[in-house]
Order: sequence, then structure tokens, then C-alpha cells
Amino acid sequence: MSEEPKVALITGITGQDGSYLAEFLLEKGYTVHGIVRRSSCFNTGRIDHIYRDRHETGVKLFLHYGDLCDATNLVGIINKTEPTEIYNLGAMSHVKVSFDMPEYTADCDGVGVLRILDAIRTAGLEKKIRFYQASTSELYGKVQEVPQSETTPFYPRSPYAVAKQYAYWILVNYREAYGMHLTNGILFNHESPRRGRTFVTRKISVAVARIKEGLDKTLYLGNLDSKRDWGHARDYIEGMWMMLQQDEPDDYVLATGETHTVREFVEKAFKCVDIEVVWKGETGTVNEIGVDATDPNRVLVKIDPQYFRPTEVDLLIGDPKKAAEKIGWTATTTFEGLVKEMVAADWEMVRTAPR
Ligand code: NDP
Ligand code: GDR
Repeated sequence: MSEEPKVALITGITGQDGSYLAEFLLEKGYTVHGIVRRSSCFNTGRIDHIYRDRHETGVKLFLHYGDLCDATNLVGIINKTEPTEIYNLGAMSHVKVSFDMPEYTADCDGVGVLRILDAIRTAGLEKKIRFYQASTSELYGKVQEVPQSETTPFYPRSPYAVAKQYAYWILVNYREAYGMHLTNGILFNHESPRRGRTFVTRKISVAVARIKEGLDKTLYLGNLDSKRDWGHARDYIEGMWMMLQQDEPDDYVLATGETHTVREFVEKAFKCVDIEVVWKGETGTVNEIGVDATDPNRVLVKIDPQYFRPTEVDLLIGDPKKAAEKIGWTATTTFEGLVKEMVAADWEMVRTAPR
């Protein structure tokens, strides 16, 4: 008996995770549909390499204009593509920006999930589609317990996290109310050379490369003391897929189980290009400054208060036991390996860019 063809629909396909997931699913033989937003300039840089190949290789990747804020459009795309799996990765994903755009963030990241779940029901596909929601460790916000697991209480600390909490619970409600195969992946921070440049890890790796090449002098950062459980996006998108292959839908934490400060990331990243950072000034104050150990006159890092958030998430460290036991997922990339890969990629990018 031949298996039903696998068809995936990815919202947020142009983002970090969406691009890795599209590659991964195409490799597995899926037909992949992605939703892209109309923009005045190209916004498909992360997937151009697979989209272009399609003409020569017959790669089954199709793009559709759409938006999580447009219900009619979502119904149309789901009706037309009839996916067997939907990965909802689309979101206004920047925590700091969500304080500037709280209403839009609630609409896209919160109500957007309701729209897509209802679009599935409108299309009459609620028994056919398996759905993954990009939930987040930001739900844990103000520390209630460590490490954080599927049973840790939520205490969101940003408009982004509050919107994602709505998304989390509307999914659970629809799962219970309508028997749909809906899964929340509560993912801790995951990074890569494709990470957006305004997130702290990529901001650091790009700056390290530019400082090493003499193009910049100083990197401006906010809170160096917050701790994050950082993994590699490539590992985490595989976990998303593994969750949807389970007979029963459930919610899972994906994390490394290790935590590091932003300061450690900075030190390790500069170390990759043989620069040692020495910290001056009082810890945790705006006076804190990082200088080059071999040249104390060279200021590598300065604190800029504009990068602090009105409410911060101080400590994230996940407990990935359930994912390991139930679906067999574990993170494979170490913190050291992640930093090295990101710095190496950006150093190469900076070195080879036309000047
Ligand atoms: P990115 O910011 O890299 O990508 C976000 C994607 O969502 C982009 O494709 C973006 O399109 C799209 N998007 C934004 N607004 C809309 C909208 N209104 N309608 C449709 N699409 C939209 O995020 P990541 O890849 O890092 O993260 C993927 C998901 O996982 C997000 O939902 C994020 O909140 C969540 N998450 C991420 C974690 C991480 O550490 N990376 C951890 C936990 C959760 P465009 O390219 O046009 O901007
Ligand atoms: P986060 O990621 O808020 O954890 O959300 P981000 O990289 O933005 O911040 C991590 C920590 O670094 C501190 N920080 C700075 N952050 C940024 N962006 N820029 C700076 O200059 C800077 N200086 C210090 C922050 O205060 C914070 O403590 C990410 C996103 O991908 C979310 O979508 C996802 O849900 C969570 O990870 C899990």
C-alpha cells in the first residue's frame, strides 16, 4: 500500500527556523508550501538557494503570499494546499520590539494562531492536519523554578510572551475541544549563522568579525547578566518534526539543559578570533566596559541602556527530559560549537564582502 504524500505548510518560512525546516522536509521528500509576506524588497534571502534550484532539480517548494493577520488568506492557502502538517513559525519574534508594538504582536503571535486553527476547521481538515506551534521558553519569564519543564508555571514578562501564552492555551483548548492533533513545542533559544542580526548572539558574532577586520571599534550591548539556554536551530527544527510524527499530540520542551550569560557569549566569541576581553567597572551597571587584554586602550564592548528591556527574563535553563524519553530528541551542538560556528561564518562573510 502506498503512503499518503506528505505535504507541509510552513508559516515563517523566510525566518531562521523556517529556512532550516524547509530544507529538512524537502530532504525527506515532502512537498513544502511556505507563506511569505509581501515586502518592498526581497525577503527570501534565507531560502533563495533552495527556491532557485527548483527550476533545475524539481524541488517541491511553493511560496504563497500571506499573513497571520489575514484570516481569509489563511483559509484560501489551506484549502488550496491541503497540507498534512502545518508548522506555525511565523511571528513578530523580537522580545524588545514587542514593547514598542504590543498590539500588533498580540494580533500576529496570539490571535494569528486562533486564525490558523479556525482556518483548518473551516477547510474541514481538522482530522487530517497535524499542527506545530512555535511556543517559547519566554513563557517562563520571571523565575518560578529551575530547570524549567513542561510543568513549570508560566509568568510572561513581555507583550511577546503574553501573546505566545494566549497562543499556547488556545491550542490546548482546541486540542481538547475538537480532538485535533495540535502540539506546542516550548523551545529555548536556538541560534545559527542564519539568526536575525538584532538578536544578541548574531549581533555579537557579526561585531566580533567586523572588529577583528578593523571595520568597527566597539560593540554596544544591554544586559550582560541575563542567562540563556542556547542551542543550534538545526537540532531544534528536527525536534519539531519528531513531535508531529507521534501518534498522540502533546507539548514538549526542547533545550540543552545548560545556561550561559550574555557576557560568556561575548568572551567566547572574541576568543574565537584570539581577542581576550577584560571587564572594567561595576558588574551589572552601565559603567561596565570590555577592553582588549593586550591593548587596554581598545574598547571592545560598551553598555548602552537603550538595549535594556522594561522587564527582563533573567534566567532560562530548560529540562529536556520529556523530549528525550518520549520522542528520542536531544540537542547535539555544544555551546562552544555554536559560538565557533557563528563567528566563523560571520568572519568569512565579512572577509569576503566587497568593500
Ligand atoms: P524569525 O524572526 O527569524 O522569523 C519569523 C518569521 O515570521 C519570518 O519568516 C517572518 O517573515 C514571519 N512573520 C512575521 N510576521 C508575520 C506575519 N504577520 N504573518 C506571517 N509571517 C510573519 O524567527 P525564528 O525563525 O527565530 O523563530 C521561529 C518561531 O519560533 C517564531 O514564532 C518565534 O517566536 C519562535 N521561537 C523562536 C525561538 C528562537 O530562539 N529562535 C525560541 C522559541 C520560539 P519576514 O521574513 O517577512 O519578516
Ligand atoms: P530573547 O533573545 O529575548 O531571549 O528572545 P535576544 O537575543 O534578543 O536576547 C537575549 C538576552 O540578551 C540580552 N541582551 C541583548 N539582546 C539584544 N537583542 N540586543 C542587545 O544588544 C542585547 N544586550 C543584551 C537581552 O536583554 C536578553 O536577556 C529570543 C527570541 O528568538 C524569541 O522569539 C524566543 O521566543 C526566545 O529567544 C526564546
